[in-house]
Amino acid sequence: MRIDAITLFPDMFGIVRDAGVTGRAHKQGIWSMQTWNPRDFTTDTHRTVDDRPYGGGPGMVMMAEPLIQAVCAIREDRARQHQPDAPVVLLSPTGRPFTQSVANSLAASTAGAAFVCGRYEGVDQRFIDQYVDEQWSLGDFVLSGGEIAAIAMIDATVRLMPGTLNHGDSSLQDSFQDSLSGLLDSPHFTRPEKLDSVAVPEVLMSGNHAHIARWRREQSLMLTLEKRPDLIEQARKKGLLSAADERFLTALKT
Ligand code: 9D3
Repeated sequence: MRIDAITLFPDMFGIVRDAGVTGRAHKQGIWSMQTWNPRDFTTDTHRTVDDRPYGGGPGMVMMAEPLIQAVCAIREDRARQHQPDAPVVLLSPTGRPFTQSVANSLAASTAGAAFVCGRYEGVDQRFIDQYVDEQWSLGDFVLSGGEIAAIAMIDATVRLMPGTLNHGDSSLQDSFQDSLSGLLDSPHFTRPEKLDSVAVPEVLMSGNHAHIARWRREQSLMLTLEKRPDLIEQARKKGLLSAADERFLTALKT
């Protein structure tokens, strides 16, 4: 899969390209990344990419023309390499919330995406209307630009691509189960068996895999009810809670 990013700060993408699971997948050729700096598509001596907003107000607005030239350069480059055209995705605080299911769709797409990272107060609306296919948000908080959001979305997407995680069947099963249950994960423990006189829960040392599975499920239900009751409701609506789950939840509330 090919990912393009239009950004005034191309160095920021080195992290997702080079580090950890996504870095290894990049090295293996599972995905590729190309950055495009709007400044390289300016024609004036000052290489201007922003200007004051018509109508007044604080801050600056990203100019349409350098962004348009960058999108055209991406299209030409993809065509030259016989690669499919990809949707242009603007990272925006007013965009559609990015979720695991959006990550799943992008990971399953062959074309990838061209991310447009805004800076300043925003982007000229005429660029958005004529060139942007989708707008995605990372959540209800204010970032100083779209780069961190794009990097998070690339990370969430690439780790889902076949061949990226090298733990064999177990990782597939885990992520399959995660998305299947829609609940928060249960707690994890590793060596030592006793840490400052705190022992690992006995059930995990029992070797009884049915007991362990039931304990983990109940921990998930408990944690989710406490921290994210909205996810319990979602899971229930999707029919992901068993009769045993419902009985456990009812017992918890009494
Ligand atoms: C004062 C008006 N601001 C709204 C709170 C405008 C504004 C524009 C651009 C505020 C932040 C930004 C930069 N943010 C992003 O480009 C961004 C973002 C975010 O801020 N939060 C969550 N997801 C995203 S995706 C892109």
